[in-house]
Amino acid sequence: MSDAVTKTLCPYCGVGCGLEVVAGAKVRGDRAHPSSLGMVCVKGATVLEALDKDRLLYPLYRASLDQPFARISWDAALDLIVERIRQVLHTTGPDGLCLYGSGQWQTEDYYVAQKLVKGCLGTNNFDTNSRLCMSSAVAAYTASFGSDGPPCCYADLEHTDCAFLIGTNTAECHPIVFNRLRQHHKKHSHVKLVVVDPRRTATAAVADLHLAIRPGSDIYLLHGIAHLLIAWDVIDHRFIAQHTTGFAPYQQIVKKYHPQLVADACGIDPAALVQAAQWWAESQAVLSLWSMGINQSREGTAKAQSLINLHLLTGQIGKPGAGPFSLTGQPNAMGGRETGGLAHLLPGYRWVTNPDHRREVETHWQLPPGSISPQPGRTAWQIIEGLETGAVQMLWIAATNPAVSLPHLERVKAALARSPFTVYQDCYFPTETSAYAHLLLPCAQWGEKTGTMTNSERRVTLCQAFRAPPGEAKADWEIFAEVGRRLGFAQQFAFHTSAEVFAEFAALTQGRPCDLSGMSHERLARLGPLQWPCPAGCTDAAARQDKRLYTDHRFLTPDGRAHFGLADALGVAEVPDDEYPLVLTTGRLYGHWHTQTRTGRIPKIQQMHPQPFVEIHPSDAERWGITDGALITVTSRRGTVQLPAKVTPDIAPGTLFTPMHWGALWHPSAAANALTHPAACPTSQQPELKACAVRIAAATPPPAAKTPERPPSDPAPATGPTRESRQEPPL
Ligand SMILES: Nc1nc2c(c(=O)[nH]1)N[C@H]1C(S)=C(S)[C@@H](COP(=O)(O)OP(=O)(O)OC[C@H]3O[C@@H](n4cnc5c(=O)[nH]c(N)nc54)[C@H](O)[C@@H]3O)O[C@H]1N2
Ligand SMILES: Nc1nc2c(c(=O)[nH]1)N[C@H]1C(S)=C(S)[C@@H](COP(=O)(O)OP(=O)(O)OC[C@H]3O[C@@H](n4cnc5c(=O)[nH]c(N)nc54)[C@H](O)[C@@H]3O)O[C@H]1N2
Ligand code: SF4
Ligand SMILES: [Mo]
Repeated sequence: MSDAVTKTLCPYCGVGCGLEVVAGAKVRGDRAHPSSLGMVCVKGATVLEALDKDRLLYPLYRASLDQPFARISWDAALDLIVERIRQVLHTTGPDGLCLYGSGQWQTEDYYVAQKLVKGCLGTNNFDTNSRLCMSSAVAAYTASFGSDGPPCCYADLEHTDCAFLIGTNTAECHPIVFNRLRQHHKKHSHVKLVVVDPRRTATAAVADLHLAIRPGSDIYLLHGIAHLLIAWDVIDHRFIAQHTTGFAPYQQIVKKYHPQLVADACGIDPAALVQAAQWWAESQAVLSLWSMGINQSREGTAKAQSLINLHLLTGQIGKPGAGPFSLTGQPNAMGGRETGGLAHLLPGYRWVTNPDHRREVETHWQLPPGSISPQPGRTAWQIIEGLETGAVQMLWIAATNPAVSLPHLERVKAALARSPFTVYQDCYFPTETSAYAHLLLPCAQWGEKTGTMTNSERRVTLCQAFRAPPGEAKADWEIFAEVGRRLGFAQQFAFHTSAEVFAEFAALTQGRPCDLSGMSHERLARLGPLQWPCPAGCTDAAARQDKRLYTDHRFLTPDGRAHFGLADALGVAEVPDDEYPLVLTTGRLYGHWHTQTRTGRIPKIQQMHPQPFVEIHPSDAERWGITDGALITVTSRRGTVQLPAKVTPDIAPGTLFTPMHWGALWHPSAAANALTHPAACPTSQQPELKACAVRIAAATPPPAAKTPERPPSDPAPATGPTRESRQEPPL
């Protein structure tokens, strides 16, 4: 272990705070990092504590899920993969193969995986958990501006005079972005903070205006604001005429959204709607922030476009303090987009359906024309459907825990159990998904491999390794490259270091919207984190500047104009009825990260959030005879959970909220996704994880409470979870 200070990035959320690791043993905020200026939240501050707990150290294999795992060598593991790939190519063809990856990979991992699957194996069946997270934002930016890419930068947080936060609990989920905004808000009394969320979250609690709308009613609200701005004639006629298309039909649509209709649909006071519209109209620079309350919806793309519409209507884009800013969830969700980490994308913001794009990538990869399939591959949910029909013959999962995070878990688990061959690459053991794997591959995680990640403001940070991977763990990109070489693609995977991988990727972005061809590991180490666009040949001074997109108001559509989105409001897919009268929404808590693979193993965070719960409004609690702390059963058409009730006026009447963090390893009956459904946005295919219809009842008291046990912490497991432990979590 070196005594030196290693500069890196926090591996949790998309804020992308710079960290300094001292002597491999202490972590502190990096004051020189332009995104976070030395700040960190509790997750960043405690990240080192999970690195040595319950790690998967060696490849483990079993021929079928009812057998115990046995340790095998890397050589044998890679042979098994190569053999199986050849067999599937021979019998089913390339589309029998699927890779399901993650926004928690480094860019280098993503890029090598892309090259292997979409280039060498010839299938686009490569999706990631970003499908559950960012795909609506990608689709909305692309439809409105002609390209993906959040146009804003964090400096805008200090330049805005109206921050419009919708479907984002920024205080808990993007804490350092929120700190920056909140400091600016506190310092300047004219700055307004508007929060749109069915819950009175920590974010809403400090807002000047909180619109506690019904889940799924966002488009009513956004069109309602547009209606008023047009009626008051406070729109930017010049911007609309010179830089947009679609205004006339948009105006027709929003005409219907009278304040009373909107207030009724959203369950808010019409005066609050008028206030929000007034602040939007009066402000010099309006910055909107959004995340999962918008994206995770069956009309996610339309919701995000309806928000972007308000910026087009008022010319609030391409200037300091203004613009529609999608906050990315995972630390490298952005890098995933840059490298083409969804089933319809290719590296450099390219599309598999575009023949020129395929050709450019094939040439770069030195592959023959026609190597990349023109068909978009299976999305996350379509992979599950493919397992159900038998179309998917080999599933390779890495850096995600789908046995907790996908909707309709009972169906997901049944499908995973049918998979003829599942390879699972993770750092920890067990996770809920390891119960469904035939082959487990131990991975190096943050701090154990050097690579890059891009945060929400398009800033790329070099994350340097400061410790060796434990046991026989390897970086994901090394595993993909070795499989590629063994399949006969020696030339394509002749990488020795991740810096070489990055260099090849960066060159492929030249001239693209996400041009980072002016970056290299060496330059990032020398200059520190850099935003794109950063074209080859740019000077150090230019590379270091804060950058916004669309400052010239020229968009990336063929006509150079931004397009108004033209969707009417639909509401949620599963409308409450007599049988299932309430809407359940799901989300996150400040301390925990997703399925707890890291944060569940950190005592301070466990103490902060000791158990799951379901929030219920006092009026609903009274109606169903539920007292605070009582155990209740929550049932949807797909499953049931039992949780302690948290009776609180912070949730809108008719709505319930439960966190997503407790899968089967951490609680016997709390998985939010036991209840959710897979109905998705038709454009982005992002599932509506934020709303399903449920009913509730007081549960019979539980048996005498047992002390919850943590998952087994044997650092070198000889056997994995058995079939029994798959059905009955070790609690
Ligand atoms: N602490 C913590 N931080 C994280 C993560 C974590 O696991 N823990 N994960 C990261 C990731 S990957 C992501 S994607 C982000 C997510 O960040 P956020 O999107 O901020 O988090 P969520 O809690 O999923 O959802 C945000 C809010 O949406 C509200 N909401 C639900 N339905 C609707 C609706 O119909 N309309 C509106 N307007 N709001 C609605 C919920 O009440 C919730 O407060 O967080 C990132 N940061
Ligand atoms: N109900 C409901 N469901 C949701 C959501 C919701 O709001 N509500 N949110 C959705 C969203 S936005 C997201 S992003 C997903 C997140 O869901 P998941 O991706 O399933 O959650 P994580 O717990 O972050 O799983 C990441 C895994 O990757 C491993 N890992 C970390 N780094 C590496 C690495 O470098 N290599 C490898 N091989 N493994 C690594 C970790 O050990 C961990 O097991 O959940 C989605 N599901
Ligand atoms: S705000 Fe996000 S990136 Fe920053 S320390 Fe917290 S979890 Fe890490
Ligand atoms: Mo996410």
